[in-house]
Amino acid sequence: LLGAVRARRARIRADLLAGLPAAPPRDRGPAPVTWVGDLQQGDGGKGAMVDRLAPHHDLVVRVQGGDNAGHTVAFRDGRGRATVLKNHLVPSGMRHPGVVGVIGNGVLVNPATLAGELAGLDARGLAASGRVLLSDRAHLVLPLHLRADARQEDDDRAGGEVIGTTRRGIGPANVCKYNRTGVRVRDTADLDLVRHRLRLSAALLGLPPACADDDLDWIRAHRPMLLAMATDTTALLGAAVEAGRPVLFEGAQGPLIDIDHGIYPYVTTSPTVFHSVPTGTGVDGARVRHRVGVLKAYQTMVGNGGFVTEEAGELGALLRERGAESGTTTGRPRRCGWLDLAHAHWSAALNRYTSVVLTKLDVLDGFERIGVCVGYRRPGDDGPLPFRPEEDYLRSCTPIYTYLPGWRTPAARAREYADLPAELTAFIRYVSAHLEVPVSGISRGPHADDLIVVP
Ligand code: 2SA
Ligand code: MG
Repeated sequence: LLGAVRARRARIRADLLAGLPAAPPRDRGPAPVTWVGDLQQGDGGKGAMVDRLAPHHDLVVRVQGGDNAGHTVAFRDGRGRATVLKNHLVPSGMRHPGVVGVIGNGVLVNPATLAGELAGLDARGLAASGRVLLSDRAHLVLPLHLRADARQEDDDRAGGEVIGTTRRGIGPANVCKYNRTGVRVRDTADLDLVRHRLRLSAALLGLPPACADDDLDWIRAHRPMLLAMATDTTALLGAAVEAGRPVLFEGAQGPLIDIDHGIYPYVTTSPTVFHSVPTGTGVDGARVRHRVGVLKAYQTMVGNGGFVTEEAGELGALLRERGAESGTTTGRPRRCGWLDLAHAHWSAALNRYTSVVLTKLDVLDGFERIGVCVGYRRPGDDGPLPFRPEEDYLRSCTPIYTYLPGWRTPAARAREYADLPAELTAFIRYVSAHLEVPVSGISRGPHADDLIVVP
């Protein structure tokens, strides 16, 4: 089996890297190169969106983040059975047989998670492991990073700024990456080099030297898989885009928790805005014509940080229950509230989304009226004030709401746009006008085929 997997990967690489045949001519201009991002914190439904678009692309590429991300794909298998896939590292869309998955250089890779995820997909008969390539320059997340993450979260931090991380070691792995003591996929070929880096990393993180020895054994166990998958994905993706192949980039998390643009310090340690595509894959951002932003029809947040429309009471609990809002990776309950368009407007401008997909509209079925926050006010200033990604500012703001009429016919029943209740299409138009971005699709259920194209 391993031999077959290896042979398949080699074929894919040879095809993509060496004699790339020109893509078949297209009626409508150049092949689509698309990024699917998020307008909120994440958890808007990128997994379903990527799964829906994947069959139209040759390559689906994870760009940044690590196994802190949780992307859910729900579908019916060949026999009509409901199936749910939860991906943390492997790109969404691998259930489609023709798709090749790529994990880019910007992704932080825990090899144990990757091995488990690939085995899970293979066990479902999806034969994914032979179709996933891994950047040889991606940094590894190691047990010592998990330890450091947990310790920092548990310690009473001076100033009380507990982040509420996913405890997946992502922050400490980035600390080592930027300290230039990280271990990349390709570095595992040289165990002396790895030993040296691990010692420096353990010292940097204030961990006992024994951790470095344990992690060396751990890497030794995982390196056959890593080295078998290792690919110069920058060259591969550059060649694919040049040759006119359709490529889909899958973002993780959302702009709210971008290391540079999010609500510092309540952020993750990766870029999550559009520029994560060029840094995390090496592909020129100007090549990415389509930037699809996923926007959940209400607001959620997992972890700490300012959340102006948060509803701590009954309404929040109702949204959480109806939307099944708990962390895909950690199971933590998500904080919930009405849609914050002030925040979404900031995200849309920052990422220059070319279209927006409004998701989970079925969760709002049956509400008599639906709140949307159109700006903020604070003591002495009636606003409407804009979103600004600063914790102290957001804590001082209260939301200004507009209430739109709810709809009686459940969105879940609609098959196409024309079936949607008038109140719901009015809601879509309101959001689009406020964001100054066209809404190109909506979802009214958890399945990839619950997406409806907006004409
Ligand atoms: P970390 O672990 O260092 O990246 O945490 C730092 C902050 O980033 C937030 N974060 C996330 N926010 C939303 N979704 C994420 N993925 C999982 C999901 C989260 C989960 O899909 O639900 O299962 O809890 C994600 N990953 C990181 C995190 O909450 C911190 O605020
Ligand atoms: Mg998620």
